[in-house]
This record gives sequence, structure tokens and C-alpha cells, in this order.
Amino acid sequence: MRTTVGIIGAGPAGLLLARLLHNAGIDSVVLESHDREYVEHRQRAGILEQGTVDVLRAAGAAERLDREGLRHDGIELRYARTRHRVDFPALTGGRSVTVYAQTEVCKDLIALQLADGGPLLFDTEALAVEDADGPSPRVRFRRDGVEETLECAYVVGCDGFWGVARRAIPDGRTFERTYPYSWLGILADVPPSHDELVYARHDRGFALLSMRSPAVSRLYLQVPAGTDADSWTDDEIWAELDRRLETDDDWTLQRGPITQKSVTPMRSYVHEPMRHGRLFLAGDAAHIVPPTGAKGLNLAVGDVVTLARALTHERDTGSPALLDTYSADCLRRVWQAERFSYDMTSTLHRAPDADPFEDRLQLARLERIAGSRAAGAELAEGYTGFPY
Ligand code: RFL
Ligand code: PHB
Repeated sequence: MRTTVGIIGAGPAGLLLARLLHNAGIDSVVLESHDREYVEHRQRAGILEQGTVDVLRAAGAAERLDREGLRHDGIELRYARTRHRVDFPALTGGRSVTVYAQTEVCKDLIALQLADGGPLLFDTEALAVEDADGPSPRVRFRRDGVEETLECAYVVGCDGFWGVARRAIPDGRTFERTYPYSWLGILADVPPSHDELVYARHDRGFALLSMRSPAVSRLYLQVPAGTDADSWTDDEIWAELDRRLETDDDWTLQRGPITQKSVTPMRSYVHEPMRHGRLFLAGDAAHIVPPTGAKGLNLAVGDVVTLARALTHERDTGSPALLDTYSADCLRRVWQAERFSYDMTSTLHRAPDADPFEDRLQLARLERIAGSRAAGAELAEGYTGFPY
């Protein structure tokens, strides 16, 4: 088997890259270890930056997003039983975000790819990338129990944090933080109790109210790292959300049947460089942010837009100049997102060893965001997205 760009992984990064390359007339093959059902239903991100929406639109992949996505012009910060709204357009010169689940982005991209794109092979596990720094790198993969080889001009590892592509970079350097807490996330069949996302700082820990649609709520609770999702009963989850989201006014949290429950560990991670020879990394394969800033999917989109542009430039001009700056170009944006996600995480979560001094600093940071236009704009600019 032979192709121009071999893509490992059919998450948002791999699927969007395949679409951008198809639109540019560059052929690719996508190898995905899981089945279609799994990829389309794995609950993850929910927030698309304005730039991500623009990219999906330009790629012809936003028909349903434009119909069903919910535009959000702000978020609410909740602390010390008070509520403060951060108004994105007012603080950023008109920017906003869109609530549209990652599952739906993937479904839309898969449908397009299967209709008129290059091969998208599910149940196909990449085993290794070989000869990454030679003229024709290869992906060794297994399908139906048989090992085969995909010969490529370029290989792109879009295979997430646990993938195989990163291992083919011999002299990489990693930068990492793990956090002593995780998120317990639920999906519930109940209309969201607020029309915008609510990020709550509480002495008992962080809580987040988000949504998937006008009828489905997505909520998260900070829990100790290593927590088993099944150790929390549904009633305990609602009671804890009530406590952490409580306010001095008459706001109440609506309850409904919980349809899904899972725990997500929190990690910051960057692998440098994001390229070795003809192998490129994109998305979670190269970097992880804690979910507090809602940046992971948006960073993946930024990477593949940069890469598709660089590959197209080389095809059109013969110049590898943009491929040569791919890693540095992406990493500048990645580190801004790492900084933003770290700051937002440490402002809103309560570390197990936090003392009253830390608590007061967190409250002072939140009051500063509420009281200063400059501090509010700093949050709003970061949340709505860094340019690429
Ligand atoms: P993915 O989505 O992990 O996809 C990688 C794909 O590669 C496949 N794969 C392989 N295929 C073939 N051979 C192999 N050897 C393979 N190894 C792996 C996997 O099966 C998979 O299909 O990475 P990608 O495409 O880089 O996308 C990244 C995003 O998924 C991730 O950053 C976001 O989900 C992070 N994230 C959020 N991002 C946002 O922008 N906004 C949010 O609101 C947001 N919320 C979240 C999040 C992540 C969360 N979790 C569960 C980590 C909320 C949560 C709870
Ligand atoms: C989500 O809806 O899953 C979500 C929203 C905002 C975040 C993280 C996750 O910061």
C-alpha cells in the first residue's frame, strides 16, 4: 500500500488533516485502531474556538455545526457564593466560542471522508513508524490479524497521547506536570441549568457546568487522582454539585438521569520537537493540556491547519520552508495554551495540600478578573483562542 501522507489516528486531528489534504488535492490514508462506533461516541471536548469554527467552515465540514452549534458569548465564574460573567465579545473585540461536541465534529468529518475522501481504515492498528528520517517512511500496521506496510512520502502521528508515532522520534525532550486531582464527568438527560458554562471555585473543590445540547447537561467535579467513577452514587454526585455550585441568589441545579460517568486524569505535557525527518506529530500525540481551558481539540486543529498549509506549499513551490518551521510554529501556540490552561486550572482547583493563604490568593485572582477590564480581557482572549 502506498500514499502521499500516511495518517495514524482518526480523532479530530487525523480526520481534519485528511479533509484539508483532500481539499488541496493531496492523497492520504488514515489508519485507526478502534471501530467507527467507538470514535464517534467517545465523550470528550465540547468547546470550539472561533478560529476552529472558521476552519471547519472553510473545509466544508460545518453544515450541521452551523445548524446545531450553540454560540456562547461568555462564561460564568462562581466563587464565594457569588457569580461573575465574563463577556467575551465586549472584552475581545467581538470573539465568542461555540458549544458543539467533539463526537459530532468526528461524525461529520467521518461522513465526509467516507463519501468522497481517501481510505479511512477502522480496526487497523499502527504498530510502528519506520525510517522516519529517510526518503520514504513506512507505517507497519495490523488489520484482520495480518501485518502490512503503508509506504508514504510523509507520516503524521495523530494517534493521541498513547500512540506509537512519538516513539519513532529518537532525541525528543518532554515537559510534564501531573496534578493530584482528576475530573469526574457525567452526562445527564436534563436541560442545562444555566445558558452559559459555569466554572466554580469552592473550598471543597472545582465544579463545572457545561452542556451538549438544549436537552443534555455535561457536568464535572474535581475528585482526588485515582478515583473510581463507580465509587460515587448518582445522588452523591448531585449533592456535591449542589454544594460547589451554590450561590446567594435563587439559582438552583436541575437534576436528571445520569447516562454516563467517567474519570479523566489531569496532565500538562509537551513533546519537542513535533517533527523528525518526514514524521510529524499533531494534536494529543505531541501535547496535552488539562481540560480546564477547553484547549485540547482547538490545539489539534491549529496543528493540522499549519501542517496542511506546509504540505500544500511544498507541493506547489517545491520549498520545504513551512515544513521546516512546522514544529516551532506550532509550539509557540502550544505553550500559550499550556500557560493559559495551567493558570486556569490552578486558579479554580483546590490542591489537597492547599492552605488558607493559597485559598485567599485564588479568591484575589478571581476578584481581579471580575474587577479589572485588563484581567478580564486576559481570560477572555485566552479562552476564545490564540491566533495561528
Ligand atoms: P485523539 O482524540 O486522542 O485521537 C487519537 C486517535 O488515534 C487512535 N490511535 C491509533 N490508531 C491507529 N494505530 C495506533 N497505534 C493508534 N493509537 C491511537 C485513537 O484510537 C484515536 O482515535 O487525539 P487528537 O485527534 O489529537 O484530538 C485531541 C482531542 O481529542 C483532545 O485534545 C480533547 O478531547 C481534549 N479535551 C478538550 N479539548 C477542547 O478543545 N475543548 C474541550 O472542551 C475539551 N474537553 C477534553 C475535554 C478531553 C477530555 N478528556 C477525556 C481527556 C474534556 C475531557 C474530559
Ligand atoms: C465539556 O463540555 O466537556 C467541557 C467544557 C469546558 C471545559 C472542559 C470540558 O473547560
